[in-house]
Amino acid sequence: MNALIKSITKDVTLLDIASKVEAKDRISDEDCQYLFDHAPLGYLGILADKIRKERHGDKVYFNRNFHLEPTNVCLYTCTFCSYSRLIKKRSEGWEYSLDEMMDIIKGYDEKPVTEVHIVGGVLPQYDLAFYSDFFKAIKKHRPDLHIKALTPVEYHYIFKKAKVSYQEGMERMLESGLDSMPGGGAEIFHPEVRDEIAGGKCSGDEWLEIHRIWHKLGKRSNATMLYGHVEHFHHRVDHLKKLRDLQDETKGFQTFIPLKFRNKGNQLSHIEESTNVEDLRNYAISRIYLDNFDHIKAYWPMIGRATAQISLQFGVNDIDGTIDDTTKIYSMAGSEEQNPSLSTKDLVDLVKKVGKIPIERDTLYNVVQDYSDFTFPETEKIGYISLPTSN
Ligand code: V47
Ligand code: SF4
Repeated sequence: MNALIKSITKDVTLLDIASKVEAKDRISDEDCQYLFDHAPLGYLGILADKIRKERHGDKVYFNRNFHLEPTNVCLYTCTFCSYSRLIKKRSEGWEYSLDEMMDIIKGYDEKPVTEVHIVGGVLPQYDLAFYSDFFKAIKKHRPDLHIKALTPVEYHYIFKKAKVSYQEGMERMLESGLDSMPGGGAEIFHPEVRDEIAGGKCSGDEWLEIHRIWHKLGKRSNATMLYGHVEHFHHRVDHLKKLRDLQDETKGFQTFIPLKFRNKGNQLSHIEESTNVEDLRNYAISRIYLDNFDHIKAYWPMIGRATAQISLQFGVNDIDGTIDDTTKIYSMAGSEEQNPSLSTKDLVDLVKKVGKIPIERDTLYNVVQDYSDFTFPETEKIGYISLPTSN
């Protein structure tokens, strides 16, 4: 590796960081900052790809999931959000009742999905009792469906409203059937940025505290970082450091998901989106710095299929799920994926075309199916297939 790296750079600090990675030593926060400031894409790709390969070989994970967004009306006014509608414009949005949401869940009865990802706006009627009843109803109807739901943004709000501590609240959610927490609502933890783009919702420390409590209950969650808007590189380093520190303490995070800011239809539309090169640099640096995270995910509805494929050479080993056109967060923010839905065959082909091995996983990374030698039946034209049997 060193010869290749030396052919790319003569920068002694970059060579020193590369030696640390080669020796599997942890890089420092200053190293991380230096990478953001100075490292060329080719250099980062070599290091991040080496780490990915050592950990996962050529396996790339995905799952079969769908999203359920209870409402897009929201009390908060995050400036990057294209999706939410203010309460005074609630007639432009949707607000599902418990029965309507159960009908959506039941719509998947014949489909071999393993996970429902539930996230949306924050409104008073979606309170602790509501979500508790909803999770219980899902589990009663379909006990095997993994509930990955809500973020500290919602939990902070509903626990405060119910006057319960974070600890008590998360215990109530666990009893109600919550299986894991998605990584949303993290944005950028640093108050200089958070107060500007996501003022009023839970702070970075509160986000971390709710994940800490959840991990200490023995459960798992994901983490995200919304980048490419008003933040500077040092805010990204601060964000990654806080995640790495918490992971050292709890080991409860499964996956880190960098989320590229998309600029259509929100209050930050004047900000130019990050380049694809910057997106790939960001994946690679995340892979190199977060040495205690098993997985780095490229969320294809946001980044697009082509960049998701390229990201598999820059530290990424997971591309999320089939989605089934059930999230509006990114299409409303201008992603090239206007109707995010991929059949299992589409996802498998996408991974195979770049020489990798598609592995269907469940939410907790148990292997559901290795698709290396799998041949899809002719009937698989669109949508989902019935659970495959190996041939
Ligand atoms: O917290 C909102 C982001 C997140 C925009 O855990 C935007 O497996 C870009 O967290 N441009 C929600 N991003 C989605 C999320 C997620 C997605 C996929 C998988 C997982 C997981 C989690 O979407 C929000 C916010 O950071 N977001 N608006 C926008 N204009
Ligand atoms: Fe509401 Fe979430 Fe949008 Fe912020 S990002 S306005 S909390 S829906």
